[in-house]
Amino acid sequence: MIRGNGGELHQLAEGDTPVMTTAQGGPVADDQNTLKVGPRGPALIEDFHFREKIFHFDHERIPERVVHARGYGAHGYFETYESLAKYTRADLFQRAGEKTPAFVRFSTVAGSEGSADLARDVRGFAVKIYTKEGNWDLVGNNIPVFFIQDAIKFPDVIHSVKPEPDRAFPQAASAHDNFWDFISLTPESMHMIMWVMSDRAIPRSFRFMEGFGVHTFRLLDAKDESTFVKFIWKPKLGLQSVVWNEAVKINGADPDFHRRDLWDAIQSGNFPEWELNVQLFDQTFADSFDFDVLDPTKLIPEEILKPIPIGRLVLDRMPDNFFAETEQVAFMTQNVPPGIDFSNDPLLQGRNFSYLDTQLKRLGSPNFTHIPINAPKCPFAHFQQDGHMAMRNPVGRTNYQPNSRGEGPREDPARGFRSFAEQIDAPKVRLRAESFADHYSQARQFFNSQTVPEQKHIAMALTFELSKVEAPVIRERMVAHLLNIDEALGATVADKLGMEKLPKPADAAVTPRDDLPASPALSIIQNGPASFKGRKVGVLASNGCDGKLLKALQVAIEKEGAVMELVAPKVGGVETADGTKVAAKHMIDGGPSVLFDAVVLLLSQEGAERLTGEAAARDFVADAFAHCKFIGFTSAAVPLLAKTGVAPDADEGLIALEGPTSAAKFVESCRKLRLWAREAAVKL
Ligand code: HDE
Repeated sequence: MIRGNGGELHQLAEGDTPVMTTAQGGPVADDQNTLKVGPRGPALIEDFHFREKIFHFDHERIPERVVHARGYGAHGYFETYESLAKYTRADLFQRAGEKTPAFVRFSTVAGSEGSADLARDVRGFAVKIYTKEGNWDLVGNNIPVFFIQDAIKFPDVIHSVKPEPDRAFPQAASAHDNFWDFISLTPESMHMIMWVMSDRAIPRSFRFMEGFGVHTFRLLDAKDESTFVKFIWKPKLGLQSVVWNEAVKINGADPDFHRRDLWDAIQSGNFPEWELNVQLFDQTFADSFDFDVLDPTKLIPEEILKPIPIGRLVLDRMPDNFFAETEQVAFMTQNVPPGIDFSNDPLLQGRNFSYLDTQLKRLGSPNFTHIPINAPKCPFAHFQQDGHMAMRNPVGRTNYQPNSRGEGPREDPARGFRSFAEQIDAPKVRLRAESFADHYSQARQFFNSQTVPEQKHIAMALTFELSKVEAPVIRERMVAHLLNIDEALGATVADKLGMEKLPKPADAAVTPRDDLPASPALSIIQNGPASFKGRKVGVLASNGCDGKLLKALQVAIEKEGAVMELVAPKVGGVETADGTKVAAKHMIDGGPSVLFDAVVLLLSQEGAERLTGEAAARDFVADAFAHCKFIGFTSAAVPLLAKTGVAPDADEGLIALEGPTSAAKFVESCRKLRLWAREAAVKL
C-alpha cells in the first residue's frame, strides 16, 4: 500500500495482501516478466507497466544539496521555559511550558550524500520549528564562526574543499592542495580553521555536540524595540569527540556511525535533548565589545556574555521515510517569525538569498512548501498559485487583492512580520569594514583555551592535512599564519612537516592580541558529561566466560543509562561458564573497539588463548588502549593484553574485574570518557 498519498486504493479485509497497482491505479497481474513475443523475446513497447516502473525508477534522484549533502534528521519538539515577551513578540516564546513541533537535520558539509560520517568537517545543525506564526528555521553549525566574512566568497571556499575538478578526489576531505591554497590566501578563515582542526570536527555523536546560529540576530518586542541575540544549542549529554586515528577506522567499520547512533538512541527511547541558550545584548555592549558583532568569524565568549537557557529541544521520533522528510526538508535562513529579525551580518544577508534559490533547484518547483515536511503547521492563506506539482490550489473566483468582493486574506500590520526600522545613511560601496580586520586574535584565544591534549590534536590535524598538500609554498604560507596564532604551534607543525626553516610570520592587518583571556567554554574536554549516560561499552566475550560478571556489567551499565553490546568470535554468541547462552551483537571482525566508548575483555583462559592468535582481537585491544579508552578485563584476558604490548597495570585506565562490585566501579571510571594522561605514552 502506498502510504501518505491520500487515497486508499483498495478496501482490504484484515490480513489481505494489497493488490499491486500501477501509479494510475490499475491492478497488476505479473510483476516478474516483461511482455514479450514468445518466452525468448523480443520485448514489446506496449508493456505500460514495465515502462511506467522503469520511467519512475529513472527519476528517483533529485540533485543532492551542493553543500551539506549527507545528513540525517529527526522529529521532536521545542519547549519554552519562560515567557520572553520582554525581549520578543515571537509567539513561540510567549508561554512557559508550551511545546512546538520541530524537525532537525544534522549534516556534514563537504561530502556527497554517500560519504562517511566521520569526515573531518563542520557539522550542520539545522532546526525547523513549526510555530503558530510560521516556520522558524535556525540553520546553524556545530562551530560558532565561519570561514569567510562575505557571502560572495562562499562558492570559492566550497569549490576549494570539494573534490578537485580535474581528478574528482578527495571525497569528503579538506586534506588537499585546493583547500589549503584558498585558506592560506584567506586570513579571515584562521579562527574557523582552528575549530575545524580541533576535535569539534570529529564528534562522537550528533547527540554530544553544540549547535550555533553563528550570526547575530535581533529579537523585537511588541513595540519593535530591538535586542541583539546569538543562539546556542547545548547538549544535555555533554560534549564528546573521537580522536582522528579512531575516526579513520570508524569510517571503515561503520560509515553510518552517526546515523546509526541517532537511530538507535531514538528507537530505544533515549531521546536526545539540547537546551537553547541566548546571548542577549544591546547596542552599547556591541559598541564596547572587542570585535564587530556583525563579523561571522568572531564569537562572543560565554565568560563575557553568559548564555541564558530559554527552552529545550527533544528529538523523539525518526522520520517514516528518509527521502520524503530528511531529503526533501528545505531549510531557509529567511524563515523567521514576527519578533525575530536579521542583523546586517553580510554572510547572513547573502544566505537569505541562497536558501530559497537552492530549494527551487533541488526540489524543482516553487511549490516545495506543499511537501508536508516543509508546510507550516499553522493556518496560512495567500494567492500564490499553480506551477509544477501544485497540491493546494485556491478555490473560488477571487485570487487577487484588493478586490471588491471582500474575499480572501488581507495583510495585518499589527500581527504581521515587521522589520527593525534601522536608520542607515552610508554610501553604496564594495568595502570590508575595518572592524572586521583582526583575523588572528580570536584564533589565538581559541587555541589558548584548549587543554594540552586538545592543543596536541590541533597540531596533529594541521600536520596531517598539510602533509597531503603537494605544493611546499602552500604549506609554508599556512605555517606563516600559524606563527601569528601561536609560535609553538607553528614551529611544531613546521618541524613535523620537515620544513628546514621557519617562514616569516604572515603580514597581519591588525597585530594579534595576547590579552584575551582563555575561555574554558571553548574546550570539549572541559565541558564533558558528568556521567557515562548515552555512551556504549563493547564487551569482548568468549565461551566459558564469567556469566555472573557479565550480568553485573549489564546491570551497572544500564543503571548508568549507557548501552552494552556483546562482541564474540561468532555472532551466534557465547556460552558462559554456568551454561547460559548469550547472543552477540557483533562478531569480532565486525565489532572493532572504535565503535565503543569503553571496552571489557571478558574472557576465559581458553578464549583468551584463541583470541591472542587473531588480528581482529589484538586490534580490538591495541586500538582501545591507543585511543585512551577505559579497559576492564578478567585475569584470564591478561595474555591477550600482553600480546598487544599492554601491561595490565599500565595505568588507571586498565581495570581488573574481580568480584561483583568491580562492574560498578568500572562504569564509574568510564565517566571520565578517556584517560588523556595515557596519550603521551601511546604517541598517537
Ligand atoms: Fe549554508 N547552505 N550557506 N551555511 N547551510 C546550504 O541550502 C550558504 C552557512 C547550513 O540540513 C544550502 O538547502 C551560503 C553558514 C546548513 O538541509 C545553500 C553561505 C552556516 C545547511 C547554502 C552559507 C550554514 C546549509 C545548500 C555563505 C551556519 C544544511 C542546501 C553566505 C550558520 C541544511 C540548502 C539542511 C545548506 C548556502 C554559509 C549552515 C546552498 C551562500 C555560515 C546547516 O543554500
